[in-house]
Amino acid sequence: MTRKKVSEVRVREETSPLLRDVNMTMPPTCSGLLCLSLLLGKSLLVSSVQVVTTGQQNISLNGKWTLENSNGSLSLPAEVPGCVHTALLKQGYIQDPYYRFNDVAYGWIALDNWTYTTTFTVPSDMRAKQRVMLVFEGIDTISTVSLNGAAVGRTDNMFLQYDFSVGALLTEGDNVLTVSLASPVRYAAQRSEAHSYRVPPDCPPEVQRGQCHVNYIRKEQSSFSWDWGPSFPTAGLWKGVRLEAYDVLRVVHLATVPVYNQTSSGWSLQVELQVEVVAEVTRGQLTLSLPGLDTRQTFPVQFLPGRTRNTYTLHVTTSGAVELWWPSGHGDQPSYPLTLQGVLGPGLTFTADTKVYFRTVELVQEPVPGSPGLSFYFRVNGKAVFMKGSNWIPTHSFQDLVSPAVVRSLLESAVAANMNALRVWGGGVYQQDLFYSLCDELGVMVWQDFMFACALYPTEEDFMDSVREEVRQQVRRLKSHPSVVLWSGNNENEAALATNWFGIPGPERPLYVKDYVKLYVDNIRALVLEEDQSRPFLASSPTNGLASERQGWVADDPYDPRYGDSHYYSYSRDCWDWGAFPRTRFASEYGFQSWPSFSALQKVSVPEDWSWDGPFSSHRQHHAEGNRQMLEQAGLHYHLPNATDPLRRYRHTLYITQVMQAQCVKAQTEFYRRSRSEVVGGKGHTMGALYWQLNDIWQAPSWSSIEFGGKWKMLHYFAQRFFAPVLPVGFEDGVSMVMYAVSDLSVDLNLTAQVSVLSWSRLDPVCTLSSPATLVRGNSATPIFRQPVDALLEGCGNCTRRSCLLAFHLEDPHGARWGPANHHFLCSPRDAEGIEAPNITAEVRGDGERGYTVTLRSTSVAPFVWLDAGDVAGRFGSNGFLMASRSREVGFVPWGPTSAEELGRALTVTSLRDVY
Ligand code: BMA
Repeated sequence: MTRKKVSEVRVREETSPLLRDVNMTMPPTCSGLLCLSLLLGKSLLVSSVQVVTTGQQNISLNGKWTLENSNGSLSLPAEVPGCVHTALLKQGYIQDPYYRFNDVAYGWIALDNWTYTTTFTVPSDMRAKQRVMLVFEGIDTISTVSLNGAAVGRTDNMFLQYDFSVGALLTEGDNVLTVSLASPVRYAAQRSEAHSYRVPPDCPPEVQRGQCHVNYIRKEQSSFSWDWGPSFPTAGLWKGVRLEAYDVLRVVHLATVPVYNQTSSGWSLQVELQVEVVAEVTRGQLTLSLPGLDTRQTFPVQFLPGRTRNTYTLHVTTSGAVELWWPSGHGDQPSYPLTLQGVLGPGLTFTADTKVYFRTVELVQEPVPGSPGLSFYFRVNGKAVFMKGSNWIPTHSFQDLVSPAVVRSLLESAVAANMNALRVWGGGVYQQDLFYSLCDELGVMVWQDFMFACALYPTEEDFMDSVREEVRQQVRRLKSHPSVVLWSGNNENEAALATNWFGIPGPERPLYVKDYVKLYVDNIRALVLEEDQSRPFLASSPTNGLASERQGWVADDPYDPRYGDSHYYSYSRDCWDWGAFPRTRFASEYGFQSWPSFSALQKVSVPEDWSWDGPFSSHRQHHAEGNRQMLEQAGLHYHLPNATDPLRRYRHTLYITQVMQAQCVKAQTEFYRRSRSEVVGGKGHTMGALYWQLNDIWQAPSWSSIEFGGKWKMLHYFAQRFFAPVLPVGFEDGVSMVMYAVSDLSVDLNLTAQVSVLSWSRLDPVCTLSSPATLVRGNSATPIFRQPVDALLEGCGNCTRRSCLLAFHLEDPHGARWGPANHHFLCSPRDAEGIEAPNITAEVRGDGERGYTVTLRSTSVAPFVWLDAGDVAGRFGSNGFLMASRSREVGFVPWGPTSAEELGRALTVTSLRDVY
């Protein structure tokens, strides 16, 4: 038997001097932004007599449960929150599911049904409450819940919180709670079979080694496999479980949304309070106060029995003093404490403390001078903001293993790479509260997809009911966060219909378009507009936005660069050729794959796996032809690794894929950033670059810039530079070498391009030149340098395209540098003449306190110098750089305890010349 801990709350005595404080039950119910504490009624001791019982008591049912499979052959302890896979792992029934080929070996787990059981007792005073609710914060996914043998309810959506009223079922002594979970894979198959017409895609491509029909189940879509992830269709109680008992009411949810009135230049705050009421509250009072803004207001409240939502508008008295929340790089993220105090009857009060942030956001789609289309950009607090960032996928197949530290490390890494935005992609999960709170604090704008991706979806009534509840709950949970700047209906489903990914015969198309509009427009959009008008809604990504709407929500070509956002991938075209990239209004996805580090792979493989052509390499690659494509793209510009030692060659191949990826995404991102101020042939005015993808779900090749475990790939170090607020961009336009100064700053700058012509064969510049000073307006991309390449090289003397390259940076008239240094290859490094083995040596100094310094010494110019600290977690100050000096110091900040010796032992340094 498991006895659950009853947590405590202090209850205030208010009316009689005979009453004194007693301990009562009530855990802190802090979730993200909101920290609610209810002080409702009390159990009072008058002399020795127990009187009155109003007030809320909670019991957590988290902790050890038991878990059993359908035929009873497996019975084990299981942690809640958790899932079947992690329970089996913890109890030693299975090995690390990420190890080698285990994803396939453990396919049986998702084909079985599993039952979670717990036994608990409930104090009599709690049972005596008017209402006892059994609250599941999240059940994954298809389940039947029973208490003491009686059915309590069913669940079919992992994105929902479920509340069941169970007061009548609780008994004295042991209560037995069971949650019986059906195989998600079998359930999906049954639903598809029962459906009157096909809803494609049926199954993922063979190469993903996944499961079919995930679109029929409201669960993380990538859990049945994806092109970067394994198939682990989880089942479990993935979030907390508790009992809540009360007599009068409980607060179900609280949200705050700031509203700016343009006409009066005044701020108000909409405070939304949802309560579940047992006994009517007729003459209550609610006081809202924002002490930081000298604002306080009291409202009369009346709550009728049942679930009601009540909105109170608090007018900010000192609107002029409001300090705004800004995206990172554009200002600070100040917050204001807000207190709610409810007096709901004699002895019945509640208080809540939360934080509010003030900002406005618009998605601007309006005519662009000189262009046939519409703009597409975000305006925050009236200012156009270029979105720089990436796409977020689930950080683990088993959500219960996602620690706060992992979320924090990834978000901090995003901001450290000068990102100001992330798209929470629609094939994963709505993130935990902590994610959004950290985005608020860090100034990360969140493009929030609803969880639908790369598929068509059924729209029968029970499915729609579940989706509607999902949208309501998620919008209510997240709308207080200033970081969330956009709701978006789905990932690529408009495109899937428009360009007929699934080969739907012409006559059947209207049926699918009707389903599409029903789901994303008539339901999701309608609900979002009802729940939250403070931020924009987009039906899909990519989309033509308003132009898609005009075409009945499915555009002929949702990839039209003159409208909306776009996704663009080409692995075969030369990624150095910027002419290949769409000059889009907003690039919300683009990218290239690479392999993670050897140290990451080592943890899930054995020596026989360490070959490019072996079964392990193809097993982990879930994108058809991915490994071939990477090497073909790399081969366009670099010599491919040719070491005779197989391990050396394997490691060099991992390296070369990262070089290729970093350089390709750099080329594309720099193209987007320099296109922000221009319209060329009706296209341009690009205002967003979110590459695919930020993070990884396991140790495998993918488009990520941060590998599983948190280590930055070369791309992430590149991103830190190519997303810098001020950036010099160099490219060739016909015969000319051109440089732009890109600035996301609000101030105007006067800048020159300082250009050094370097020779591959020596460490000192062949010559240097500088452009005349140019006015670079804030928030613009301004051409600053143009010269025919031939003339430039001739003027420099002994240089050809093959023997030389360009390094450049920006300076103001006082000689101060703005932004990072950049460089431009005048030929592919594979054709370059004079690249020599640089014989780089590294020396590590320092202590844990202030981090470490690595001193590199080189005998020649070395491109793509890569420092890898192996298993020593942390990050370098810079990495993957062009080394054009005899020595260079690079900082290293460890993420855990280490020493100079340990770092020195683990450190490897690779540069391009080392691999062939
Ligand atoms: C995009 C994404 C994902 C996918 C990625 C790489 O379209 O939306 O579905 O992982 O491409 O193929």
